Amino acid sequence: MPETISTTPRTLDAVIVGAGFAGLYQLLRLRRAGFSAQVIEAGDGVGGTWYWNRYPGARCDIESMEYQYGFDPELPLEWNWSERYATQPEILRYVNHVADKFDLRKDVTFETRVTSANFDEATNRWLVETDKDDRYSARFCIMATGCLSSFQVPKFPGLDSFEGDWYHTGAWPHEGVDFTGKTVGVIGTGSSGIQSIPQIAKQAKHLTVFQRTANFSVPAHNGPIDETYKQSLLRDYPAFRKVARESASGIVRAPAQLRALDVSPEERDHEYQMRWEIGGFALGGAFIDLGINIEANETAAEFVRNKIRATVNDPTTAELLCPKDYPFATKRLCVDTEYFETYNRENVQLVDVKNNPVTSITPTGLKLADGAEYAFDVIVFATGFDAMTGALSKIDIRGRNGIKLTDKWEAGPRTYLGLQIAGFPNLFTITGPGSPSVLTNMIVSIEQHVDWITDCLEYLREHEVGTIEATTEAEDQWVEHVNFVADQTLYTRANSWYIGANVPGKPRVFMPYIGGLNMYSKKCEKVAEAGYEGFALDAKEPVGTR
Ligand code: N01
Repeated sequence: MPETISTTPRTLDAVIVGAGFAGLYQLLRLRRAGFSAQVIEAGDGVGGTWYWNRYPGARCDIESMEYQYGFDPELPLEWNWSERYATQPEILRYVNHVADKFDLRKDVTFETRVTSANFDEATNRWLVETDKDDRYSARFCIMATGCLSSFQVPKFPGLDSFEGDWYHTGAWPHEGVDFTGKTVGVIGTGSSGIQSIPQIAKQAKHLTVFQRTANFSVPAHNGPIDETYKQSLLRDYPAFRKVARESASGIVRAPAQLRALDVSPEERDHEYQMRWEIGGFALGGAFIDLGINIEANETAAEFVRNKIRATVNDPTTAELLCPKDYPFATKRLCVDTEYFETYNRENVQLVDVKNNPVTSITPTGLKLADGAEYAFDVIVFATGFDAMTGALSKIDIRGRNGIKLTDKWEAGPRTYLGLQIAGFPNLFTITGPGSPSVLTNMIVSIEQHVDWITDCLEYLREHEVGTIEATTEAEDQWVEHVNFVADQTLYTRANSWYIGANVPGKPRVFMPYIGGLNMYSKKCEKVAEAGYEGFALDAKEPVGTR
């Protein structure tokens, strides 16, 4: 007789996938609202992106006082950030502190990956299965899988033959890597490369950086947090956070008022210089037309290029490091500490692989298209992520009529508000494609989504509604709007991960919503106030009759 395995699934109100900032806060909110929920997490600890990205130099590009939870008035008072831009270990300690404080780990299953989630129309429940053969039957399935969690190692032939060690920045060994005396190659010059290259260069005997696209990067000017500023926020952190939530980016800053082309070149440069000295993303917000007018944008681009030329001693290297292929800040602006200065070191070499790509990994190193070979003890892939959709595509998600999410999204992700997908009732995506997410302070956007989802689930319970599902009509209109807004900007001109350009074969669709968190949140609120306009709400009984 064939062996049949029929473990009865554990019955829950909700399964939450991922124990990063989103999954943990979602767990807390559901628990407080009286729903039963379990988080499933692949890692052996909490923290999501901050659990995996342990490469040297990893730190947040949003200031510590802003990049923390805002839902609990005590948390900002009891956590004393040590630097303006927190390091990965400090953020990981912080998220562990939050997990301890609210006793969250007891409802997290670690070292377990969700492999499939299937909607059963007969029962209106999600059957969620894992690689440990656990099974859950849940009314709601909430994907807190992160926007940058599916790391990408390019499919270079020969990687298996490499006799040295290789690492990806997004899955760094917990014990760290000692580069002392090693000959190292780094492929990739996005945020992860730009943060790790200066640190690796300090240790390695020799470092070769392979650059396909030069990136705009601004100094962090990291250091201690100004005590007066800190105390002024802590006097009423919830009020500060409210301002963040009502802003376009989830970051509190005075919005620019002027257009770059309406002021004299001297005034413009003065503004840029002032913001360069502040450091971080301040430069990106200098003028209101930088994201929409190419001539205005070019003034900022040239300002940064001149900074690079003034920093890097060798003019050929400096010119190679100057981004010229895309408008300023239309790829995620990098925030660095002595990135460009690193190229003045004797032990660092920059290799342009734009027109002479890496073609294979060899037993001793790598080979370029022109036949040039490089030997390394260690290769570091700082080659990024299958952003926004990658983590969801790895799970076999099937909605009504067995439709697969990957089939539905074959031509690019389609969602209503980045929260729900037509055909996938009771499935939610926290900071999903079609929401502001990666264009904002992620924690502010996460809290906005978690609060909305929790309120929604409470509404369904109160009104005895069995399922909520984005209508195809609302989804189509939202997708059209997301594309329309993106097309008004210069962002679509860059081959960025926002648009899926870094993953060979991925459809070219601008995935996040660029209309601003403030506009977006208002829309979400209005939709809820109107009884979840654009969503189909089905009464609980009778189930299984559709
Ligand atoms: O990844 P990326 P990342 N041959 O995709 C190159 C967040 N983050 O991990 O630009 C050669 O930006 C690729 O080249 P190109 C942040 O939002 C935040 O650095 O595609 N090169 C690019 O240079 C960030 O934007 C922090 O031409 C290849 C690089 O690899 C996002 O994560 C810190 C290649 C990948 O850059 C992703 O950053 C770190 C190939 N075959 C990350 N394939 C914070 O500070 C790819 N590349 C919070």
